[in-house]
Amino acid sequence: MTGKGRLLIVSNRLPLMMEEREGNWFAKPGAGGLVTALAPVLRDRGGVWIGWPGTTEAPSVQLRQAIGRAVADTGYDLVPVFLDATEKHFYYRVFANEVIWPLFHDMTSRCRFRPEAWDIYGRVNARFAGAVGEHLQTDDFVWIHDYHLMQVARHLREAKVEQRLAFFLHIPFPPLDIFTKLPWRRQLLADLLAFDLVGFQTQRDRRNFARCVSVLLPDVASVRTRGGYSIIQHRQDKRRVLIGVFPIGIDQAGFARDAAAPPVAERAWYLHENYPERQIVLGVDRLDYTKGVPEKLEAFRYLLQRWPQHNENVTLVQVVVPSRWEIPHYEQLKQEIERLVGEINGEFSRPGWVPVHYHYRALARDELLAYYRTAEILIASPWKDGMNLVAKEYCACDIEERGVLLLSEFAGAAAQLHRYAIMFNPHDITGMAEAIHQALDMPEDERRRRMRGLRRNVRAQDVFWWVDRFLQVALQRRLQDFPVIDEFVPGGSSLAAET
Ligand code: ADQ
Repeated sequence: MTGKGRLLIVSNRLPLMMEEREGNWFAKPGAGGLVTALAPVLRDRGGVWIGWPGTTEAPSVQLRQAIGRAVADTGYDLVPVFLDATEKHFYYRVFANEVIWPLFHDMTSRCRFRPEAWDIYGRVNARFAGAVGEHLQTDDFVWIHDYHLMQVARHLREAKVEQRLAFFLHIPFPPLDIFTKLPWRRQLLADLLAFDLVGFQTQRDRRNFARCVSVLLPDVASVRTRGGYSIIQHRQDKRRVLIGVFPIGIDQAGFARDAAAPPVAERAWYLHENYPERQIVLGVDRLDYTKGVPEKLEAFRYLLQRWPQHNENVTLVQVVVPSRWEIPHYEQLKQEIERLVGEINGEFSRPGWVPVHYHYRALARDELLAYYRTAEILIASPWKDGMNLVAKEYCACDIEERGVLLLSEFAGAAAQLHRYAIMFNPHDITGMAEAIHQALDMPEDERRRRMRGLRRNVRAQDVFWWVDRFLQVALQRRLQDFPVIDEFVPGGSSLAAET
């Protein structure tokens, strides 16, 4: 890794949640893949993580002291950005989760384009930028994450900050005809062009972004493409922005190690004891209308009707992790899922066999890993997904290499995993049912061959590879010298080319 400066990570949430119990504040550490991958880099180079601490309580002395104590455990600095309840509502719930989230997942009918949400999003982004500015040193490199914070670089540039600023979008970037529906489309694109490097999960996202810039901002910037990168050049000051693709991975070794450990092995064995002679088809999804859970249930119902030989020989275990339940669309989705589960179980259950086992809760890590390890099939059916880490986690945990991954063509992970997964269109109920049927009947040697291929990929392109690659591109390349040859050509023809 190059560059001597510290790393400043900025994300909506700090890698911990502050909780109040009986008047005292406690830090609950975050455990996602991002934290696992970035923590060693932050400790090694020295660094700061800036984010919201997960509470809308006013920042009391006790709260600040509790965050201070948590810093001692992390080994790098934590800088909280406090939000009050109104700010959290408009910036996080409305603008991030009811404007950008549905729009960027091509679901415009679910967008609430509220002007006050745009204003407060701007105000909160300015506050994050203020926190960065306050802690920034000359040689620092700033890496900002995700759709909550797309304006931070613009605010920093206005404050004359010249350090290198990079951004990674964890969710998809929509095509031009969808993005243009955003009332603040030009402003938001221009905001993103204040970064030096903008990273996306797939080539499809990069191309969408480049096309939006070339069509919506022709007076501001020119767009070229080369070797999988786009180079966008500001017309006025000739500054260049590099647009690249960095598919996020998981801590593969950590998942494989924990899946092999005795507590998970034992749990997995007991789980399957409850399903003797039966294959488990597993679904693990956050409660979200982008994940395609109702269609997965419809496909499972069709499978049982169309191929009755599977009745009593297969169980769908569907885990739904509660999320954003305060938004009405999510509550409606929950009801729809529960109605479908009830209908399928009502129609097909027999003594000793319930076709769908439904869990609506966050599983403990050991329990989740035991399901990953023991299920014969995992089905991830998003209508659209930045990546879909669940698919990769399943492969990492299948240490016996006998599972089959069924994957939506519209998950970002499809670009890396399509060769060895069974791919399907999540809008095609019968096609999805056929894919499950094919997986249920797949011979063991083919399962093994495919799972080996999947695990090779998940191992080679893990989250540490992702961090290294992003930092290498961000820190090593001299953006001004980045060679530009080809003119930007929008679109591509085949599905594989698109992803
Ligand atoms: P998500 O939309 O949250 O992430 P995903 O990538 O599948 O979707 O990650 C879900 C995470 O939640 C996984 O790491 C999983 O282990 C965890 N999880 C799932 N079920 C759980 C359960 N029952 N109990 C506990 N934990 C559970 C967003 C984008 C994705 C992108 C990621 C990372 O929407 O497209 O892949 O960020 O960039």
